[in-house]
Amino acid sequence: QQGEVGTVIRLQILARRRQARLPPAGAAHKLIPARGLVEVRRRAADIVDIALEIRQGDQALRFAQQRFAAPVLDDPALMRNDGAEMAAAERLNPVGPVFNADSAYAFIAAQCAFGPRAMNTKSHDDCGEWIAKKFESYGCKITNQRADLRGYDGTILRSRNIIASYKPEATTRILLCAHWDTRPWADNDPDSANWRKPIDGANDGASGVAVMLEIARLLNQNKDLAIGVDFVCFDAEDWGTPQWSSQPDNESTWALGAQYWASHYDAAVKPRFGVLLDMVGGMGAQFYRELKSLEYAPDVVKKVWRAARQVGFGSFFLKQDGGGIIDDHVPVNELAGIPTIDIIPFYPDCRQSSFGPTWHTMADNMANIDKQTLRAVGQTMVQVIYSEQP
Ligand code: AHN
Ligand code: ZN
Repeated sequence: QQGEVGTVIRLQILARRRQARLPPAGAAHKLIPARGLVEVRRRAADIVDIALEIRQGDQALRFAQQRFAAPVLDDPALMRNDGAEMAAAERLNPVGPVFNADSAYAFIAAQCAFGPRAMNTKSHDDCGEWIAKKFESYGCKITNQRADLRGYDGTILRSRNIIASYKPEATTRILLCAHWDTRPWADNDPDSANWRKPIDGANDGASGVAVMLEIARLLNQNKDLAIGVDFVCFDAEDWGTPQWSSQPDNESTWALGAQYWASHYDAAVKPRFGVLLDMVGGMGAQFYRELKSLEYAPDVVKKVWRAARQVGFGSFFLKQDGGGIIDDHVPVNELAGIPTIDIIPFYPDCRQSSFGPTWHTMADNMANIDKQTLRAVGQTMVQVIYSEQP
């Protein structure tokens, strides 16, 4: 996964009495046999363009150009196309720029380098400034929404929602959102000595913001996207009632920044739909259809899950239902009226948490971030955004 070059891809060519030319990314054109296996070296961590020309004598019978994501290339079943199927492989149809998972990874590392972004800390405030500046450097218009919010324990949380708008003038818009604060307590850690220590929040917090930043970076590279995107970084998501508290958990103690944003929402142009990115960089993550999302925005779930298949990351987005989660998307749906789904991992067999082994533990750090998860979610969101017609 980390290596630059060297992965061998086998393409099975089934066409009879035909010649095909195959130029893999960066490599010289290579004449491949009419039938049989062909091996191509590719950059290990990229989506590549493959052009396949099927010829009979001098006549070009068919020409197909496709972009394949890494998991597809590694899956012989999916690559076993003959020429005709290749041309018609509608299920693999990536559009838009290539999501750079290394870049997203670096955006997580940069946030973690500030230290835990727990409410009312300098690390938090400094990182918020960095996030806003970063979106601004990618040409987004920044709006800060500051509020003093009351935590479950009465603590006043100095909160800052950061709203970054790409093409603020566009009247067709999509909402992407994630929380940027981190859990002040590792209250789900296997070691009770850690239960009051703050977590790094590489996955829970930083990953969603990082995917959004990478998308903003790509949008700024060529401004040809016909629609606008509102990136909203919610604050004060993760001050929810800790497990060690004598108070019972109460769902209204979570997602305080999103509750505030949604209850004060009065934008002239409402996004068509929204996608919340929560913990989208964890090792072994798989995304099941979340129940609140299915309740409020079933068409958006279908759209996103279909997009995942179109970019070859269907193995990360299962056609199975997970649990129902109280998260930032709930107030966005209920109070702002924007149909919004939650992309959040589900680990049905994990003992530590159904959100995965590192959830609200000290192990939610860089060591447990997987670029392939970032890539799967990031490329899927590129697909969603670039498929939307104005
Ligand atoms: C509850 O545990 C009620 N919601 C999970 C929302 C969350 C916390 N996402 C990340 N951290
Ligand atoms: Zn959390």
